[in-house]
Amino acid sequence: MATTQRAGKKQRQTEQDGLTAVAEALGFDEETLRGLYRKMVLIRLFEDAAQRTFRQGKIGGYLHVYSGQEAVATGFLAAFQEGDRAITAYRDHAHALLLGSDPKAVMAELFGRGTGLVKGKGGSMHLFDVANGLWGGYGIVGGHIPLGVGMAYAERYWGSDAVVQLYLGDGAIHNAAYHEAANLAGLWGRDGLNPTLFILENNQYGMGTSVERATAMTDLAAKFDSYAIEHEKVDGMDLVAVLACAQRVTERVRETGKPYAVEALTYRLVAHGAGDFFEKYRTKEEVRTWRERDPIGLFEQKLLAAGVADEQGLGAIRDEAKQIVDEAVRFADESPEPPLEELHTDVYADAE
Ligand SMILES: Cc1ncc(C[n+]2csc(CCOP(=O)(O)OP(=O)(O)O)c2C)c(N)n1
Ligand SMILES: [Mg+2]
Repeated sequence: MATTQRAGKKQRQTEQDGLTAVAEALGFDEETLRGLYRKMVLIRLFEDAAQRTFRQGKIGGYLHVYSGQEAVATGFLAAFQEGDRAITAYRDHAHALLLGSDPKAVMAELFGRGTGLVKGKGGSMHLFDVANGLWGGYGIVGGHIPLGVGMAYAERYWGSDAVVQLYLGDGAIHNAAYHEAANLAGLWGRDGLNPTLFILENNQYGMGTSVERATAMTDLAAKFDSYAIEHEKVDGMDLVAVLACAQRVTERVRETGKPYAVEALTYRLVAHGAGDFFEKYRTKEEVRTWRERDPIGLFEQKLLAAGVADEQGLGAIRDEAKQIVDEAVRFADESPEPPLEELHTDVYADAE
């Protein structure tokens, strides 16, 4: 057997072992694993459709898609339990879809329609689905971090064992709001009163600014040391690695009531947002190299190597996801604008 063939076989065996061992440890059967693939594909196709319809002028305001980062939220939200909360910035479509928001309502929200997830009043950056545990969707970089830490405190204060998954970008960690909130998280966590799971999505850029150009201390996870918050790093392109990490650290946070941080190294395979036309801040070679580690492709290889799915089965899953997305676009397109009577509703909390 040629050396490369042998190496390829060995690599496949390792991948199979990794997937099988993690699935067994987490109690995931084959259907669950295929379901995770389905979720990542749905996100990718949803984001493709969002970008396409944005360019067609059907989506107003702004749009940031999650393509390339799917393994992070898919892996962490697999450890989410009823009563837990998730809060994130503006790259939030995936989080909503994973938590169970109806793709039709999410797409209609991007289109600004009255049938949208928040009645067309939030748009892409401000998705909310409290019933499913999504507490936003925020456009101000870092602005949601104190809110997430506060929610975690409230949960323990009220006596629940919920965990707050707080997603933040590599750009947000330089924001003052992060430092104030992380300080309190560490402090309250000493008394078991801050079950915040910080999930730092290091996609290596904040708009067009690379991590190296944003901070002299590029080990972002280590920035949690200042606040006595323990941390680790995970390969954010590898769903299996994220799943294993997420399960372990979520349980730890739930048990201890202490915050914990994971830096997931990832990459957005598309532009920062819909207005980022030329991506001049990074080279085509860099993007090409990361495309080779596309989280969906990597997971696909693992499923095939482990015999959990075959090409035909994966194709069927992709077709099914495409139908869901097509239907969501049709629904959004055909939905009415928010009615005029809604103009003044939901501006202030109801006085109850
Ligand atoms: C307080 C604040 N400053 C600046 C901006 C403009 N802005 C929008 S996105 C962004 C980059 C944030 O990068 P990161 O946190 O890494 O998130 P990513 O876009 O990579 O997901 C900036 C600076 C903003 N929205 N809010
Ligand atoms: Mg970033």
